[in-house]
Amino acid sequence: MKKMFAMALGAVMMAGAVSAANAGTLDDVKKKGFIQCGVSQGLPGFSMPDDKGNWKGIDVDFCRALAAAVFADPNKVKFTPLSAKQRFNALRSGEVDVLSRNTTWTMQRDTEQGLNFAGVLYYDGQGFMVRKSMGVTSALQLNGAAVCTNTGTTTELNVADFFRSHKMKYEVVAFEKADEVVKAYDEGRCDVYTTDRSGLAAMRLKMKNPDEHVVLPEIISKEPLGPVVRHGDDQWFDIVKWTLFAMVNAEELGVTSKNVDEMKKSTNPAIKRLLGVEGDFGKMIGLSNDWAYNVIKLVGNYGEIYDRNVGPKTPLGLARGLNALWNKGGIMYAPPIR
Ligand SMILES: N[C@@H](CCC(=O)N[C@@H](CS)C(=O)NCC(=O)O)C(=O)O
Repeated sequence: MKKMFAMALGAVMMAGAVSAANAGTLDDVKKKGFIQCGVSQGLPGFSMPDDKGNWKGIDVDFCRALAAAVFADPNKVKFTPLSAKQRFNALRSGEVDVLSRNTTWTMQRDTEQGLNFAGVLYYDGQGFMVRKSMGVTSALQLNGAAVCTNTGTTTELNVADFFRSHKMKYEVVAFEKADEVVKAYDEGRCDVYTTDRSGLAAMRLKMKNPDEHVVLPEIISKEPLGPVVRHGDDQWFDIVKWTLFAMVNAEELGVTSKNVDEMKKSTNPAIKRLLGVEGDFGKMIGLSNDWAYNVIKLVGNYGEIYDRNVGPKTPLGLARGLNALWNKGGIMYAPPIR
């Protein structure tokens, strides 16, 4: 009898009630004393360990921001490097508390896959890289090409759409690990390397002769990349969402890691709410009212983590473009804290 009940419960939990099994992520995280964050295996500017083993990148900084929000300590986070193929199972199974790994928000992932996207950390689109010596100037000249790509990604789906809709033939050369893909392309096993354009800029740094390659002008998809949680834990979803929104709002309000203490004295009500000087906004998500102050002080606002990791002054050299704030020519926009 007992066994049958346990089996039935197991079946219910498997059938979609990730909810019951995984609510209470904040409590779990507090109990263990750190956040387990799923990241890429080695994508410069996004998530990669430096030569001392410290994880660096905009996706990593977002994990640190969450740790600052929860613990007032950006170091209370551990990183799990995950391939594209592994990432969603790792999140659903509870191996990681959050995924911050150049992951595209799509309908199927947001629904059927049992996940919730907390917002967009980097607006991207898919592009193509070829050797300059190929003499190609447009993706429309790639009929018959061998294309190197990653398995378990939107990339391989988009490339299929693109070639089919232009009635062009292609051959896929796919690997699970990004480093394997780049190696294959670098060794000339394929004519084209395709991934998110930020990924092209990042992985180019790993190539033997980065200058010998060129990114073609076509952007063939929308790749809104952002942090992901599993279905069934609204409080944790809110924390991840509002940590991101706080960072974007801080940039909009001119609050930075450098001036945040000064800004606590601001008479601007939006800044007072952001920094916990007025209102109970931290309490609303189960945190202390200075949660966003800690995020900004200890990690920075959105513009700071962008510039530090992927911006024009970094080896990736990515202009803000779509990722500029909505009132500065981009589409980065966060709902208000009120
Ligand atoms: N944004 C796409 C692609 C993500 C992806 O995994 N891209 C590869 C190529 S840039 C990657 O992240 N590799 C880095 C790694 O696995 O360390 C998706 O969500 O499916």
